[in-house]
Amino acid sequence: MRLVAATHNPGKVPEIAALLDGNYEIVTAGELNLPEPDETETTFGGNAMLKARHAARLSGEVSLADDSGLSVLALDGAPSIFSARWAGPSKDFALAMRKVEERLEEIGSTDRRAWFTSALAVAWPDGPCVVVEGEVHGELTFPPRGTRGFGYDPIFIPEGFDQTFGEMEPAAKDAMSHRARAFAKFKAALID
Ligand code: ITT
Repeated sequence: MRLVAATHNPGKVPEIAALLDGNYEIVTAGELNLPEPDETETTFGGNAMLKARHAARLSGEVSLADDSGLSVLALDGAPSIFSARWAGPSKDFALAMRKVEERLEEIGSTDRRAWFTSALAVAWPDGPCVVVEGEVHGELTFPPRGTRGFGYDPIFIPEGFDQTFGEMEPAAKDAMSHRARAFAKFKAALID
C-alpha cells in the first residue's frame, strides 16, 4: 500500500520509513510537489492533523504527518511547537541549538531537563483522521555532539543513555524515540 508522508523535512523520512517496518511504499509531500501548509494550530496534535488532512485532500491518498519538537523544562516548555521556527528560514539548527543554550544562560538556569514530543496523524481522503502522541525525556548537553539524525539531536541525551541522539546509531534512536513511541501507540490502536 502507498502512503503519503506529509513532510518536507528530509530528516524525518528515513525514521518514518524505518518505523513503518518497510510495510508501505512511501512517497513524500515534497516528491508530489504538495505545497507546505501554514502550521496555524496551537498544539502538536492540531498541527499534525492539519498537515495530514492537507496532504490527503490534495493527493487523494492516505497521508501521515508528524508534528514534533523539543521542550525545555526551564524555558517553560519552549521551543515546543516553534522548534522548527527557532532555526529561521535557512533552517539553521546550529543557530537554534545555540539559542536554546543562550536562553538558559540568560535566565541562569542549570536545569537541563527536556523532552521531545511527536504527534503522528493519519488522514484518509474524505475520511477520518486519527492522532497519537509519543514523548521521550532526557537532558540537554552543550556543545552539540554527533552528526547523526537531524534538528536538535546533537544536544539531547535520552534518559538512561550517555550518548546524544546525534551520536547514536539510527536504530538505537528508532528503538525509543518520541516518534517510535507514537508509532507504537498507533500500531497498538490499529490491532487492539
Ligand atoms: P514538516 O512540518 O514538513 O514535517 P518541519 O521540520 O517543519 O517539517 P515540524 O513542524 O514538526 O517539522 O518541526 C519539528 C522540528 O522539531 C524539526 O524541524 C526539528 O528541528 C525538531 N525535531 C522534531 N523531531 C526531532 C528529532 O527526532 N530530532 C531532532 N529534532 C527534532
